[in-house]
Amino acid sequence: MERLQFDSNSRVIVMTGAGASAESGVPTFRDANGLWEGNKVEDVASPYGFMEDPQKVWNFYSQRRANVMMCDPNTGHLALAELERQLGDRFLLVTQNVDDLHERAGSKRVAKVHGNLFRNKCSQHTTCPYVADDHGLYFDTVPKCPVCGADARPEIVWFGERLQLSVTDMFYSFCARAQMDAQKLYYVAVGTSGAVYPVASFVYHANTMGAESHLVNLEQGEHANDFHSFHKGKAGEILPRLFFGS
Ligand code: BV8
Repeated sequence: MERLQFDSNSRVIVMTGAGASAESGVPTFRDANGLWEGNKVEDVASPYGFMEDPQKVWNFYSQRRANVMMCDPNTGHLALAELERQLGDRFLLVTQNVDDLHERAGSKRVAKVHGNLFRNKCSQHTTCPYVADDHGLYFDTVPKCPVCGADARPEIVWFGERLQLSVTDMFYSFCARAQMDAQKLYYVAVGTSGAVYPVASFVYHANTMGAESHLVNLEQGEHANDFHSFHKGKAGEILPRLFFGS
């Protein structure tokens, strides 16, 4: 396993998926016993599913909140927080994960492209501004928006919903900056099946911007062919070696 030797001319983007939290005890989506098993995606992770049965959706996300609150960051999360400390603003973490394990590990420069499990927003969010941190578990009631009284929902990007442009722009402008400053760009994806767009297409953009791209994943799916290098294994074991040689 070669170690990535970053220097003062390196700019590094790491993009994480559910596999980055797996060793902490957070189930992934598409592995055996994953979150989508037993749940139809459109029922629990779409605006239509929420309109249809908000309590079913809150049961799904309350179960995930309860699970994540019992989990701790793993060595992969800690390695990413350390890498950010070393690289500063030449580092960006883009995560599809809605858990708070990166933040609890100390990561600050985080673009949460699919939202945040521990925040609520109003279901009428196109007209109502309500958003708030919330660790509540709602197994027998649907929380209401304190501003307008409509149902509150998790502040999560569901299927068929647009990602927040201000968040995805953090990725695009970080890549553009590398080109402007003639720096060497690295794009390292960790623990993702590459099944969900538009984030699965970020590697193509990074490659066109001259990035050296790496995939760290337990299994070598189709997605691995989009990267220059593939590192098979667990994020918690590979990341410390890949970044620090330890
Ligand atoms: C949108 C909710 C448009 C959050 C999620 C083509 C182009 C563009 C869009 C589409 C398209 N085709 C279809 C679409 C629509 C859709 C989509 O991509 N569908 C897929 C299924 C085909 N995309 C959307 O709807 C997106 N929005 O496109 O909007 C638009 C434009 C204008 C106006 C309106 C709309 C919204 C996508 C966001 C969906 N939200 N979930 C939540 O509940 O958490 S997606 C869900 O999948 C999660 O967010 C998750 O992060 C994401 C990706 O999954 P992974 O993280 O990769 O997890 P997975 O289980 O799949 O894989 C884990 C991997 O880790 C495995 O490979 C495993 O081997 C590995 N692993 C396991 N353990 C370890 C490990 N690796 C390392 N170490 C370990 N220890």
